[in-house]
Amino acid sequence: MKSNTTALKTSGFNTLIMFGVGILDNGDIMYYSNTAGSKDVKIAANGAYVGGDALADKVRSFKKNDTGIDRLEISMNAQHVRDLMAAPGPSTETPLYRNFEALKTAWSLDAVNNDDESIYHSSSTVSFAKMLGKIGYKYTISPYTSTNFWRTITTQLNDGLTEPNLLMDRVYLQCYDGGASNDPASWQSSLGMKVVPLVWVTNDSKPSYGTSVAQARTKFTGWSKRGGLAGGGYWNDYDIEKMGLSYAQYGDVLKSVFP
Ligand SMILES: *[C@@H]1O[C@H](CO)[C@@H](O)[C@H](O)[C@H]1NC(C)=O
Ligand SMILES: *[C@@H]1O[C@H](CO)[C@@H](O)[C@H](O)[C@H]1NC(C)=O
Ligand SMILES: CC(=O)N[C@H]1CO[C@H](CO)[C@@H](O)[C@@H]1O
Repeated sequence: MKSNTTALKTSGFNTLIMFGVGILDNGDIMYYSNTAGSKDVKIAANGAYVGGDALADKVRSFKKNDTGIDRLEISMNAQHVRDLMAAPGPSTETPLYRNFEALKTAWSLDAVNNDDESIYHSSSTVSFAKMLGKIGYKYTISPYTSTNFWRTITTQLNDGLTEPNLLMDRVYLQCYDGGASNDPASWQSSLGMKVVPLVWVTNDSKPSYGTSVAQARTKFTGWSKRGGLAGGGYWNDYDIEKMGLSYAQYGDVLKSVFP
């Protein structure tokens, strides 16, 4: 929430994924700070949005005025999903259901992204995703490993559905850090759908995984030629600002490779 919202809205990106949301054991929803100078905020409790008007206005502003972003997602891990799906379950009366419903309205959200990197429990993941689908969310994943788990999720969530009605309608494939050796074409054949590879922008935390604007163009172009892609994207905007990089230049790469 310290990012330059104007730059995010006007640099050619059509989707913004907000990291990192999490749920508590009682179904309350948190928006965790990942940046010095900002704080963790509780954003939904007892079936109501509680994150405050200022934050809601800021988040909703991303999709206003036709500046380009037409899809807003929140990204979360899988903490407490398994327990909450076991009890009280995914019904419409539960605090968890009502909290996600209130948050969707308050923030004008389109999708929930599952960035599970440790729990990988299939049946609760499927129940939770279907619950979110009932509320009106699309569901997306951002795997870096465990292809078999993600294949199961993809198959079960999209069984019998076709575009544009897929529940799990996007795969953001991490192609950096633990996923640095991922090959989009091979994931596409495993999952049976096109993926959106993500690369990590130039970064002083793990510089060897950093991708300059020119390198991003080369990577996206090469992957596109081999198997076609559903698009491309970047982790993460914080580093663009910290490293003094250009949102517009990174955005231009996507606009030219995926016109
Ligand atoms: C935010 O981004 C806009 C558009 O790129 C730029 O004009 C503005 O100077 C930036 N603001 C800050 C505080 O860096
Ligand atoms: C977006 O539109 C609203 C309502 O018309 C206006 O108040 C606001 O200034 C606009 N914002 C930008 C960034 O153009
Ligand atoms: C400067 C810096 O460390 N930026 C981020 C790079 O990405 C990692 C994890 O992916 C973050 O933890 C850092 O904050």
